[in-house]
Amino acid sequence: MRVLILGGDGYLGWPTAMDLSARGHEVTVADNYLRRKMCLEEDVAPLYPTPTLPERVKLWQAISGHTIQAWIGDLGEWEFISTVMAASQPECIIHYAEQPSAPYSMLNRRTAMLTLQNNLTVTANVIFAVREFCPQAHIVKLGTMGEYGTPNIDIEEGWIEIDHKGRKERFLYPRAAGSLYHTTKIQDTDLLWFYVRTWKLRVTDLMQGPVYGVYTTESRQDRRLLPFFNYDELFGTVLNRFVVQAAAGYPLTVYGKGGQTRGYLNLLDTLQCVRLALETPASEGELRVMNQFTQTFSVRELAEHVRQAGRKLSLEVAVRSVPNPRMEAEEHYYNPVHTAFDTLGLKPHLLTDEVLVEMLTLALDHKDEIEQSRFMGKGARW
Ligand code: USQ
Repeated sequence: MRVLILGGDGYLGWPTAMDLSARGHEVTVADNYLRRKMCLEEDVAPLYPTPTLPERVKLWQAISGHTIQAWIGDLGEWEFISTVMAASQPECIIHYAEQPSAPYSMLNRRTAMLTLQNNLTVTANVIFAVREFCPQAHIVKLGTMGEYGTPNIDIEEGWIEIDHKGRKERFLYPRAAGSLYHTTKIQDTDLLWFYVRTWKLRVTDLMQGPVYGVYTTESRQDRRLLPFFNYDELFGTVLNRFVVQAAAGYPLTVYGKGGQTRGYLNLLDTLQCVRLALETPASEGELRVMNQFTQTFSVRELAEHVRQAGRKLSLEVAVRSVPNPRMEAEEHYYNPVHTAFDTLGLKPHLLTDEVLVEMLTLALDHKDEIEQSRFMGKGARW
């Protein structure tokens, strides 16, 4: 299949590009290095440096013999996205090209506006470009489980049927985001749903939970192919942060009571889910919503897993509750449905000591480069 990956330089974008390329798909990637620029501006470098996109593409070709086309530019600019779309004629578009951090979106007015403008403009441009250049293409859009928030009832898979005064209707499941970033994902869904109804687009909206992990089959062949690995307060997701904190001998930063529960998944399963979505496209005029995670954990449980895995490497891992910088429920009901990917044949990679030990080993290899000041103190609170 001809696949266009938007945000192909990112934590998920680059591993997805290699995964699909290794399976014989014709892959094009586009990225404007937004993540790299934000990290530079906020002085939150990842655990190790990563080569530029053209360098990675060259390296991947030398190792695998597969070619990936790379475009560097801003997908928020119509001229750029229309050129890429016209040249690559994708059958499937995987849309990761967003500012992905909740804390970054809440840092100040500038970062809030960047998040709003980037995320909504790129999504709208994707819709218009698909309509103009490849109306039959399947859009696989990365959304987030955070669109649902933490309601006191079970979370369904995208849709809910409401029985009201004797009549029934199917609606998007109610959404209640906990940050501006998550709000932009809700707005994306609304935009997509509007144009699915209006222009009969084919869309899969992936409600993904926080991702952990670093190695994939392809990056095991050469560490220079590894994705970014942020451990800072802005761009690091919780389990990746805990692993690096454990390696640095820094007490794990459990926010507040630590009862915050989310649906997590291994990076390997992000790749698997995206592949499954791509191989069984949504129909014309369908907004297919799939909840993308494999296991739920509270933050306290994650900390305990890391402490336990640390023992295998003789690490004494301390856990500390720090005042929660976020406005969120610290103890709550959480029971989201996630059967759509099981039906498509997902084989989950569950969180084990072995997975954590491998991540801890990588972090220990970079122990001297870990900047402890990056764990907290960027001032993102709300
Ligand atoms: N947390 C801690 N300690 C930390 C960091 C985080 O207790 O040091 C807590 C947070 O307060 C939160 C939970 O861990 O309750 C998850 O935080 P996170 O930073 O791993 O995830 P989040 O901000 O929700 O965002 C991440 C990704 C985002 C994705 C989202 C999926 O950055 O792109 O959309 O996970 S979800 O959480 O399901 O909305």
